[in-house]
Amino acid sequence: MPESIVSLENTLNELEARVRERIDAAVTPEDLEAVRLEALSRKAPLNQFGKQMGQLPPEERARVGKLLNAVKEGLETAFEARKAQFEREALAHRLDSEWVDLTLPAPGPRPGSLHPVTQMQAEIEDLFTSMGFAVLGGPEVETEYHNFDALNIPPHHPARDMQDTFWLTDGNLLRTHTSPVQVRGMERLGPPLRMIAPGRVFRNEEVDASHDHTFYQVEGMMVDREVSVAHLIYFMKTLLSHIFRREVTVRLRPGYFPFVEPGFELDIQCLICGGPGCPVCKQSGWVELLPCGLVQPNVLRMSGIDPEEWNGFAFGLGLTRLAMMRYAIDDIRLLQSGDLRFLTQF
Ligand code: FA5
Repeated sequence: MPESIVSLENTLNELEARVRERIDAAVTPEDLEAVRLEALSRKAPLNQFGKQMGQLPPEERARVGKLLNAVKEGLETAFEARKAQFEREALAHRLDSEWVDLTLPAPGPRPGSLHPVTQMQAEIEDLFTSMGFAVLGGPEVETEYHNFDALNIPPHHPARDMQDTFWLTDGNLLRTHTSPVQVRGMERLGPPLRMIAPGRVFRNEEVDASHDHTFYQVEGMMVDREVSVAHLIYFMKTLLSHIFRREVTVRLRPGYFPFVEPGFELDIQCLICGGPGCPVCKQSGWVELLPCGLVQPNVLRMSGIDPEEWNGFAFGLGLTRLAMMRYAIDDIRLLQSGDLRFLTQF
C-alpha cells in the first residue's frame, strides 16, 4: 500500500477520534449540536480532506473516498446516538420531576359537600315531587294559631305539653313541628292537595344522643276525596324503602295527635343496633320515626275545607333521626356540631 494512503488513513482516523472525543465531552444538546455543525461543516477538516483527495490517483482516491464516507457515516451515527441519549435523560428527568402521587389529597381548596340531612331532604323532595306532591316552606317563627290552634290544639289542651315550646315575648313561638305548614298549605292552595314541607323545628328539650333542641322534620299531607289508611301506608312504605334502599322492619302503634284521627306511630327497627338496644333507641330496639294518621275533620274545617267532601292523611317525619339511621350516626349532637371531621365523611 502506498505510504501516502497510510498517512491519509491515519490522519482520517485521528480526525475521527478527535470528533468522537468532543461528542463524548458534550454536556448539553446545544454543545453537541455546536460540535456537529463544526465537525461536519464545509470548512471542517474532514471536508477539507475530501478536497485534498482530488490530487490522488483514481484507484487510491476511490479507496480513501470510501474510508472518508465510512468515517462520516460513523460520526453521524455517533451524533444521533448521543442526541438520543440526551433525549432519554431529559425524559427521565421530566418523569421524575413531574411524578404525581395520586393517593395524596389533591392540593388547593377541599371541595365541600352537602350535609347529610340536606342530602336526605333532597332525596325525599325528589321522590315526592315525582309522585305529584308540591314542596312548601313556612316560617320558623310561627303564630300560636298555626302551630297549635289550627291543628286542633286549643289553649290549655294537654297536647300542648307534648312539645316543650320556645315562646317569644310577642306571643309568637319557634315552631315546634312542621305541621303548621299543613295549615298554611290548606289555606293557600285548598283541596285537592298533595304537599310536603321539610324544615327546621325547635323544642326546649333536654339534649341527649337522640334529642336535640333544633332538628329537622318533613311534613306530608294529601287531601282528596276518599283518602284511606291504605293510601297512607302505601306512601309511607314507598318512602321508607326508597330511603333505606332495602326492606326495613316497621311497626304501627296507635298514636295520639289531636290533628289526626285515627293516629299512628310508625316505628322502625333500630338500624344502629339491629334490635338488641343501644343509646339511640334508648335500649328498646325501635326508633320512633314517623307519626301519621288521617286528618282530623276539625283541622280541615278550620282551614276552610269541607270534611264531608274531602279527607286526607298527614305525616311528620323526623328527618334528623332518619339521617342518623341511614348513616348509622350514634349521636344526634354531631349533626349540628359543624365538626369537619364528621362532615367531610359525607
Ligand atoms: C310531631 O311533631 C307531629 N307534628 C307529627 C305528625 C304530623 C303527626 C302529621 C301526625 C300527622 P312528634 O313530636 O312525635 O310529632 O315528632 C315527630 C318526629 O320528630 C319524631 O318521630 C322524631 O323522629 C322527631 N323528633 C321529635 N323530637 C325530636 C328531638 N328532640 N330531636 C330529634 N328528633 C325529634
